[in-house]
Amino acid sequence: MKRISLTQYLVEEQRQNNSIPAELRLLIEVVARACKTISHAVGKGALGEVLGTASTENVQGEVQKKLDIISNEILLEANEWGGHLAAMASEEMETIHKIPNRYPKGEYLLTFDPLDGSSNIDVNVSIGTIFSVLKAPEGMTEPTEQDFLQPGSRQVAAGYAVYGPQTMLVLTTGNGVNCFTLDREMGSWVLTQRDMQIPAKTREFSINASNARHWHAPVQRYVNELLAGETGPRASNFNMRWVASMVADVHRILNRGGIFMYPADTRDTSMPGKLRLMYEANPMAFIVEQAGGVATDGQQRILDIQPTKLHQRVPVFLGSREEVEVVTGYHKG
Ligand code: P6P
Repeated sequence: MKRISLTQYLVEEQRQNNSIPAELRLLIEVVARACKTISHAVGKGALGEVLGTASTENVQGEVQKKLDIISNEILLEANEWGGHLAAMASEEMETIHKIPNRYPKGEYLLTFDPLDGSSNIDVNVSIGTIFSVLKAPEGMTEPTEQDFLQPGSRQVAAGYAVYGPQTMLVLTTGNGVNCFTLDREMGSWVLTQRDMQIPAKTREFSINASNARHWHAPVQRYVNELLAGETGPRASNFNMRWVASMVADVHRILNRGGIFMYPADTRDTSMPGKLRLMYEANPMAFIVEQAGGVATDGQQRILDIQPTKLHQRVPVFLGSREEVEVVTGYHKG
């Protein structure tokens, strides 16, 4: 297959679908370039003095890894000067980050988890960067947190970079999902998978089973049926995978199907699950739906959720249509 670069893909997409205005194309290329820089920093590991924890906690109350902070800085600096953004929001920052007055402002809002799966950094397991692009509300002058609180259905682009055996960038602008592999010799993103499709059926599920005693009844019922295998009501054996990096688990599901679950549990009704809506669940739900999959919070489509807080958490069930529909059906009773 003739290999084309990310730039050529974006230009051709713009020509064919007129779905990628020049400013959005610039935004995507800037974020993609920042992910290359993050990949380089992550790849150095101990040789780059970047492993281990910083002496700080983020707004989530999680101890920050040095690479969390480095990755966040890389994305902020890369996106400040281009004139395509009005503001940014990150898992690593309590409030929104406005574009400094010395730079022009654009019409897009960018949210990101700069380095998802941090607990895997120090043990050399795949991690990633997740990003989501919204348009700033019409007539917005000074951006506020409220301007970010748009349902995921309003995203104009979303993607992730996965820093694994290969570094890959998965992207959607609403016309399907495409995957680019980083050519480290040339330093360019090369299109390697067009129009990714999640198989509707799967025999593979993804959940942190150590939380089983805390799950609500619908999840207990669903997972127990999978564990019962061919002797149970599903009459089939299932396999389980849990990387504890959402990016790695979702990338596997995009390639071979599966259902990913991070449910709410009975420990804390104020914290409905662990994953954040604005820069984890929404971008991944946009990608999964564009690849023919389904993404719900157990009750409703994730992309229909009206956000109320920048760092709000939601339960997540996403992946192969058939399985997500089964577990969502159990929630609806
Ligand atoms: P647990 C990583 O910290 C993350 O936010 C997701 O990438 C991942 O799916 C989940 O949390 C892992 O959570 O409770 O299994 O460590």
